Amino acid sequence: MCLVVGFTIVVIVVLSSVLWFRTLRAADQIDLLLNISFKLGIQRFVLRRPVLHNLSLANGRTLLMPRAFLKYSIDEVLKLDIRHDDIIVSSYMKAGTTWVSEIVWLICHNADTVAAKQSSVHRRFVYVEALDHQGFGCGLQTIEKLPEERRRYIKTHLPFELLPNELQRSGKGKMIYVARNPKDLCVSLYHFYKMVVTGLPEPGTWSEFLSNFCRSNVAYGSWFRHVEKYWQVYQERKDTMYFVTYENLKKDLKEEVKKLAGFLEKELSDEEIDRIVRHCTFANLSVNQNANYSEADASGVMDFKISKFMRKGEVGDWKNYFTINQNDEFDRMFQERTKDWTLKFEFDPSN
Ligand code: PPS
Repeated sequence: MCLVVGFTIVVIVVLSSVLWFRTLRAADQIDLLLNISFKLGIQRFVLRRPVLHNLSLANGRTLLMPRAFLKYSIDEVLKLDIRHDDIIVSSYMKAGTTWVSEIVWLICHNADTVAAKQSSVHRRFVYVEALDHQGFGCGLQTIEKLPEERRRYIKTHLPFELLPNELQRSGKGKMIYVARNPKDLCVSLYHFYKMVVTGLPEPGTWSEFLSNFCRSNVAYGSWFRHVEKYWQVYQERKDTMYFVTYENLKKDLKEEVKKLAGFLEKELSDEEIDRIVRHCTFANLSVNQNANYSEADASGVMDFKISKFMRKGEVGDWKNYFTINQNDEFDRMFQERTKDWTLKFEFDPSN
């Protein structure tokens, strides 16, 4: 008798869980499964090196990404409401997103470096196109749940055409775009591909990776289209959008912090600006656990034995990777693709 009752209860619980699970959105179903796999410590078997797919997205666009990455979240991202006080840091991968996110967060929190050291920047700045439990800090579910009164700090690598529809249309909130010269960015991305063992494909050799980058055969697609479109939008939205380059941050961090504070309409004392600058130098930020995805390393999503997240932090490191031929070819392609651009990049810190 007891056995029958017990069995019936188990069947009812399983059936209602399945029914409840089926009422969830695809994004939340996958997020829940990821969460369970992390809790059970089996994420390494669930998350494997993916391949890239040309994903057809809801607004008729396509984007090259690991299938699992955007398939479940992009429809929700496109629908996301934007608030007037939202702050969005956008960039192609490896342009200095984390650096700028930390600076922006500190500017908006009166240079409270003590608070900044107490929680991961990847939790304070939410990676909107990722799911919460994908292993990169907080994602879509966190953004959606933030109460009205909490200001939202959003990070994204999405091309402009895949930002939330409202953001594309209205320019609500404040957006900061970070750009970095593509040679250093490509080197940084190559190391990132090697160490993100569950989120990106095998990069192959340096030469294969460079060739893929030049053919836009990498996650998030073409670097050229990404930067060009944001630069174009910036020309029309200078009141709500700011454009910063990695190279300028390296050249004069204090000046750039001041300009960012001006854009964000925050009046900070000289002492506060200096505190932000000290906190955000490469020497200090690269040893700050809360700016370096330490949770992703601990959970096996990244492998810091292969490469650190904040690896070298230099302008001109590309010279250690590009052969003379690769460089000549890259320069030819770069000249051709950017001949009409008013945006210029610095490739060499000694210039
Ligand atoms: S990600 O994963 O796409 O969000 O990466 P992202 O944060 O955009 O870029 C990581 C690179 O930025 C460098 N970085 C810095 N350089 C100089 N100074 C400071 N403070 C700093 N903070 C981050 C980081 O080291 C990565 O570049 P590489 O060339 O790989 O070192």
